[in-house]
Amino acid sequence: MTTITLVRGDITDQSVDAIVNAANSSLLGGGGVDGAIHRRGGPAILDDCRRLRASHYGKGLPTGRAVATTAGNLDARWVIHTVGPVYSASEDRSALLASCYRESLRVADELGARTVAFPAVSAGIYGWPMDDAARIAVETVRTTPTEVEEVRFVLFDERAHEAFTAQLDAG
Ligand code: AR6
Repeated sequence: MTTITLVRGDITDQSVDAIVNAANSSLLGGGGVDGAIHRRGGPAILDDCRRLRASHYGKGLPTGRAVATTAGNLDARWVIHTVGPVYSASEDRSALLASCYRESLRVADELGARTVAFPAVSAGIYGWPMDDAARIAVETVRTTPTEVEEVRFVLFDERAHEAFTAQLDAG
């Protein structure tokens, strides 16, 4: 049984087994959550990402997939990097966004992670409307079989926290 919890705050402050990063296909860093994770986690994370690019992911990590690295100096054992879709008003990319949560949980299960912190993937720089991003996130976690005991959504601002609260209350 997976418990979903909501926290308003910075994902890099969390103590969990795995922190999920809203990365991009390059795995080599960026802004938003990605920038914060690499800043706080230190260079060991980027070293692992570079190794992944040199081995399994020469062309980068495809959208909707997830892969784990060390968590460096973060208070976690692993960072699970997932690549959300860029929001499009003309094309429905929700299946790819749902896939980010499903694949991250699959990787978490492979690692044996029992507590996992997620940001609102795609709902920042990638432009996904927050209410819809929250709906997809909560529905997907609710319907994905996993050994993860706690999924903690870490929402950066009040607006995001409200959107996720509404989804949890609706269920
Ligand atoms: N802790 C928790 N949530 C955060 C934090 C934080 N430290 N910082 C931002 N957020 P984003 P995306 C929120 O842009 O939309 C990067 O450049 C933010 O307010 O981090 O998937 C990558 O390299 C928003 O609600 O991720 C990619 O190129 C949510 O986290 C691209 O951005 C996600 O915002 C990915 O864009």
